[in-house]
Amino acid sequence: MDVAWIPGDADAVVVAVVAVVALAGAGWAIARRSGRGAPPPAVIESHTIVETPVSAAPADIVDHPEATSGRFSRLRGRLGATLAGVLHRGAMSASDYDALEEALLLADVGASATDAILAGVKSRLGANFDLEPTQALREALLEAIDPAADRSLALGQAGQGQAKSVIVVGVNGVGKTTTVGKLARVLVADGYSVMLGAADTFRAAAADQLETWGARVGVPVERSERDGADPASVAFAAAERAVGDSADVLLIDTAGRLQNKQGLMDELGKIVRVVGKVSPRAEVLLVLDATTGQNGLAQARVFAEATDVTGIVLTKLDGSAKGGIVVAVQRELGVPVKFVGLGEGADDLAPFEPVAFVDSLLGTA
Ligand SMILES: Nc1nc2c(ncn2[C@@H]2O[C@H](COP(=O)(O)OP(=O)(O)O)[C@@H](O)[C@H]2O)c(=O)[nH]1
Ligand SMILES: [Mg+2]
Repeated sequence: MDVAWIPGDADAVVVAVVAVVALAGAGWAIARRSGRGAPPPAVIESHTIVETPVSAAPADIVDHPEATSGRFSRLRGRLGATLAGVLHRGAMSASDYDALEEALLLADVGASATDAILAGVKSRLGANFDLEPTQALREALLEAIDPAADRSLALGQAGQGQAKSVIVVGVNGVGKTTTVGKLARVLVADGYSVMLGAADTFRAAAADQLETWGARVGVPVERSERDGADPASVAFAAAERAVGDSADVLLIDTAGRLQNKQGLMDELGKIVRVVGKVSPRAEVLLVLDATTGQNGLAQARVFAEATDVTGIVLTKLDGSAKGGIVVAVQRELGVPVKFVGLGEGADDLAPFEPVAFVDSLLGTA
């Protein structure tokens, strides 16, 4: 997979620099009005936290994100490879049910959800002889996906300045940092004042990657310059700054690796705890890579034990024909998929839409 976002970021930085020079006065006026000067560096536990001044242009000057509604439809025709065409019109034979079961398992729906969906299809067809099997499957899939679940982020209204935290967790490489950047962009477009916290302190490059997103979106980033700085300290400093600056939302990016699993989970627990001391927690979003199948489910279990996950972001659905993982992972964790990643670009994050999802699974959209 190529890294298509790198030239994009370079462009965005150039645009941001030009915009800052051209609109420096206006930019600072806006920053001051929202109470965001550049405060002096804060020192936490002996390492300096570098405050990124709010020097980027307001996001509406940097560039314009695409509307989020309708993004999901880009999956059209991508996920139906395994389910489309399994069913035919008229009565279902035993071998039709076998074929459906196999197709659901192949689509990564998982064994228990497959059983529930098959039972749902049978009971619907038993109760209504006029119902077409595809329609029965559509209804059973929708039921399994739970369209009534609340998939919004618990951020309240923009402009309240409550510094609500969204902590983004997941293993290395699943797309956490990219998701934070894409999400910041959507929130800024919706009028939220956003701050980012770079609590992946393993390599300076991780904070650099987040900072590039911050510049692109026009939001400040709290980071440490030092590799291996204490992630919870950076997260805490970010929360204090978000509260001090009356930001609406603080998005915290975390590391997905440590020497061992227990160490990582302890670290995440600590980040969630210390941030919660100053900033009301809105969400803990678990990012999972859709292409990793059952392995992703195993990860989900481990993270759910360590933190109170409130939502799932399923990335790289663009690279997977197996959308059924959405059903499996929701069932595993008991929390809804709230967003899906559809590519590496800045606008490739879509709110999850159950009906559109089922239609793309069935190849009917
Ligand atoms: N195709 C695709 N690539 C993605 C998506 N989300 C992230 N990526 C890529 O996955 C790679 C790892 O992403 P990154 O955000 O650095 O992962 P992190 O280690 O969890 O922070 C990068 O090359 C991203 O561009 C997605 O939805 N689709
Ligand atoms: Mg990262």
